[in-house]
Amino acid sequence: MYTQAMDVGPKEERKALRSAEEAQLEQRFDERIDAGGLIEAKDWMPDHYRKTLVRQISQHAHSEIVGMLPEGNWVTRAPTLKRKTILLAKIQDEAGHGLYLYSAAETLGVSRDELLAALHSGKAKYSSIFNYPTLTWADVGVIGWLVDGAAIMNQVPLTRCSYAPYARAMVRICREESFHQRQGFDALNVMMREGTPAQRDMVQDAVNRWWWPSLMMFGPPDAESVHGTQSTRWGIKRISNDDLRQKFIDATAQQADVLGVSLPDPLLKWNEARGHYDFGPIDWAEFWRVVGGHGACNQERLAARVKAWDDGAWVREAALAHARKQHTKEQAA
Ligand code: BYC
Repeated sequence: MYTQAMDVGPKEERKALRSAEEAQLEQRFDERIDAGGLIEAKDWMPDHYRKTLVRQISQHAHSEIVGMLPEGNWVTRAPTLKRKTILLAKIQDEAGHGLYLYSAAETLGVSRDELLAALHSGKAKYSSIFNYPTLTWADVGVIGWLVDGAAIMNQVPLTRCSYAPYARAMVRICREESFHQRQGFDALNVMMREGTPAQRDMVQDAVNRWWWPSLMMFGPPDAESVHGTQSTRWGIKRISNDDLRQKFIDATAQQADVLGVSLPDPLLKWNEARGHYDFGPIDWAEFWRVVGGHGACNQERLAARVKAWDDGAWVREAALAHARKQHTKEQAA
């Protein structure tokens, strides 16, 4: 605590004492991180660490709930009751992931209303991937296989994030994501093995459209990652953007062979010396265009979220009125 030093001496002296104390706290914080320790909500943390976490966790939460929209587009048109049930369950899981993540962000002292206001005003980011349209049923399978596959690759290391409430939320999320990835692969496998030539073409077309955007999910190249170095230093990020992207490509190239689809990259080739697949250049101009709000569906996605928020106003009001009534009753009892 800042103790009596806060009450005495001129302003400069108090400031100096406070920064000396903060430097000490920061040193202890760094030592704890270096020793692989976890930070809990009530622990002291540097302001920048807190802000970085609020930014990343809230963007992650927004991605989960905006991510419900492209798939929601296919609920009424799923080809069988079994696929419809699976899709509904998956979309419901994404809502749950959003809720765990908003709760984790709230432990850092921000309110859910503030976070959602930032999403609705277009100030907060969400994953670039959800600004692409879902044109056919095969897109739903490809989202499971590639998009959830990329999400798992990125999110498993987050279960070891230094901020414990985020790490705990990620454990549960990753378990569910692995089902999501497998249902997508299974849906595509059925189409490739038992489908008509037109259905197989539909799968290949969806893979062609989603491959490059999936690689962009890992974020810009390490050399351009603004937050990468500091977040790694703090144990928020455990593996860099480029390393995760490479791991994803290595795993997915082999799965594509099993499925019998080709990946739309003529330069994709196993490199024995590196022990990894080489791959072609990513169109980063497209990535920044989409992140900057100019993807095919940015406006539609945001408008859908704002409408859901506005339409739900009466539910929030009713829940608050009910809580107030309960509180008054309890006080009177
Ligand atoms: N899209 O310095 P960098 C899911 C931004 S949910 C948009 O490398 P960082 C799923 C970045 O925010 C998937 N923006 O950043 C859900 C930063 O801008 P700001 C979501 C991106 O944070 C439902 C700037 O670019 N997953 O999969 O060190 C159904 C510079 O980047 C993107 C998560 O959110 C992008 N793809 O690393 C199915 C995981 N990439 O903030 C599936 C948690 C970068 O300075 N997040 N930017 O304005 C992370 O792991 C990290 O935040 C990232 C970026 C690897 C994404």
